[in-house]
This record gives sequence, structure tokens and C-alpha cells, in this order.
Amino acid sequence: MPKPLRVGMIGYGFMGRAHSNAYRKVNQFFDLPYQPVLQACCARKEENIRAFAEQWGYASYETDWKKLIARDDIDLIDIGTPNNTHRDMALAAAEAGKMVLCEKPLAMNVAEGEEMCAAIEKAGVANMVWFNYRRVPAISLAKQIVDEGRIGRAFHYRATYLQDWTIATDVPQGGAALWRLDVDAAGSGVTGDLLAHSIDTAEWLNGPIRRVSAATETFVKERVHAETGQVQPVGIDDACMFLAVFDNGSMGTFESTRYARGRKNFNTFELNGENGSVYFDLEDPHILQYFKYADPKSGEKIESHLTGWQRIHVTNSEHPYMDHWWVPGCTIGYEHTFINAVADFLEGLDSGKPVQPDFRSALRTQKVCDAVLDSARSGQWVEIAR
Ligand code: SOE
Repeated sequence: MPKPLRVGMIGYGFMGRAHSNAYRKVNQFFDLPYQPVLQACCARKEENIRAFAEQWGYASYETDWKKLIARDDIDLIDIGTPNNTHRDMALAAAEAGKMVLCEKPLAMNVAEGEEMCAAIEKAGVANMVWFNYRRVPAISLAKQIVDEGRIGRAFHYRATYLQDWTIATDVPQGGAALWRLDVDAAGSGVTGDLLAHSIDTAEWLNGPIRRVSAATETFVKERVHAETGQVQPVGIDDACMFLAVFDNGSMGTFESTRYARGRKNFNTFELNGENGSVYFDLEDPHILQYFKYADPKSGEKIESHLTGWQRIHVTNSEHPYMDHWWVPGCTIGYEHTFINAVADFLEGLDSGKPVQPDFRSALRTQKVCDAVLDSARSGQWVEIAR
């Protein structure tokens, strides 16, 4: 029988739902040493959190996160609230000896992230940051292909993360729905929100980024603030592009915007190496494209008239995570990446191999994000602090 793990969920928006769904489903599909119990959820507005607790089956709710963290019937705190709350909640949860799962990006900036890592490590509590895209089976397969040495020496890494939901000038900033547009709540715009995902994936697949040169733009300079009703300057980056040099000598380009008309969640990457390439597009999430020029594992060199991009439908039971889901050919979706992540987290509690990315690993991503924003401000190349 799996041991119960009592969850205290802070936040009930998009991520509160995605994480709660993962806790509810994970033991139905994975044999695990632990079983999450939806013990309590928390948000400031009582009527909202009561409704959320009823809908998702939480046994109780709180309207003050400090009370939630202080409860002795909670083992794990999940932080699914805006970025400017992560630090205080993580510090308090670590001090109370709770496990901490935190939504991405880790923090508002590196200074906060350092404090959070120190607190978590001092407390010795299990932790994870929800960079869920690592758990898209096609992205995990790309990682497997790279780790098997099939790409060979890497030359280029190319990432895009494009959306189009903030083009209208009358979209307000701030408040529960649109805090991502408010620099005081989010810390940055597309850099922390979208490029953080791209950077996490890039460093996972292609190793550390050494230096960056970036430019950002804010297309709509003022927006009404949903809470004050006043027109206020927009402090976030609407778009960001940066060049990167990786430790392995390869070159990278990263582009992100919320102004790419027609692009909804266009999270793509391509890695080009000496022996092959991989390409992924989240709008086609069960496909990994792989170009095999040579196979260093078997020594095979593909005859040139037979080379070409393979579209691997990543739904076979040999593919990452897929033996837990349906039969070959049947796809899984966005919400399953969170379920796969919780499964890995719970597995890691017992296996002695803690899950990744943990806070320390997410701090790396934070360092790259901060360096990108520094570079955009200064117009200079910026080295990533170790
Ligand atoms: C922004 O629109 C957003 O919801 C991000 O915050 C998520 O991290 C991303 O996965 C989808 O887009």
C-alpha cells in the first residue's frame, strides 16, 4: 500500500487545477510508494477557495497561507501562486519542514532563488519546480536520443516560445487573471514566463549556457491595472530574443513573444549535431522529428538517398512514460505532463535519486533569465554566474 502524502495546495488558478488533477490521477496510472491526499487548499477569497475545494475534493481549505503551512496534518506544500509570492511561501514551508513543490519560474530574481535554495537545503526537504515540459514524452525521448550519443557534437540549438494573447491594447494588467502582465507580480514578461521553459529544456538537452546577448521590447507601453483601475506603465518584456553560447561550444538562438498572431503555445526547439538533429513543436506534442545522418551506436552510416526526417509518433510502450498510459497510437495531453512529473517526484522520495529539476537546478534557469534581462538593458554580452 502506498503511504499517504498530505498535500497543501496554495492557489487555485490554471496551475492549481493542473497540479490538483495530477495528484488525483497519479496513483491510478503509476505504482508508487506514496499516494497524494488532497488535505487542504488555500487562497485569500473564501468563496472561491471553498468552491475549488468542493470541485477538486480537498478535505478542507484555508484563507491564509501561513496557517496552511503551520498545520501539522500537511506534508507537502505546493506553491501555485504568482511569482512574487514564491519566496516567502517556500521559506516558510522549508522552515516548517514541509516538502515544497513550486511553480515555475522559481523566483522573481536570482537573489530570491539563492535564498530559497539555501532554505530548502538547510531544511533537507524534498523539492521540485514544475518545469512540466521535461515530461512530454517526445521531449524526454529527445533527451534519451542525446544521452545515447546519437546527435554527436552539437552545433546549433534553436528555440521559440510564441503566443498571441496580449496583442490587444485594452487587455488590462494585474489581478488574478492577468498578473503575468504586471511586473510587480511576475518579475518579468516572456523571459520568466516562457523563456524559462525554453532555457530549462535547452540546458537539460544541451548542457549549460555560458553567455547571452539579448534584446527585449515592450510593444504596449501602458495598460489599465485591473486592481487600481488606473492606466499604468507596463514594466514587463512583451518579447525577448537572445543569442547564446553553450559550454559545449554550440550556438543558440531563443525567441519569445506574446505578439505572434496565430501562435498559441508554439514551444519549439531544434538541436543540430554532427550525426543527427531533433525537432519538437508543442502544437504537435506527440511527434518528435529525428534526422539520422549516422548512427554512432551501431556504426551505421545512412546511405544518403535514404536519409530524411523521421516523424516518431511517441506513443509506443518503449517510449518515455507511455507504458503507463494507453495502447500504441493513442496520444496523451498537456495535463499528463504534470501527472508524469508527480510520479517522478514520488518515485524519487524512495529511490534515493531525487527528482529533477529541483530548486538548485531551477536556480540555473533563473540565472540565465536574469543574465538575459541584464544583457537587454546593457546591450552587452553577459556571462552566466556559476
Ligand atoms: C502563459 O500563457 C502560460 O500559461 C505559462 O505561464 C505556462 O507556464 C505555459 O506552459 C503556458 O503558457
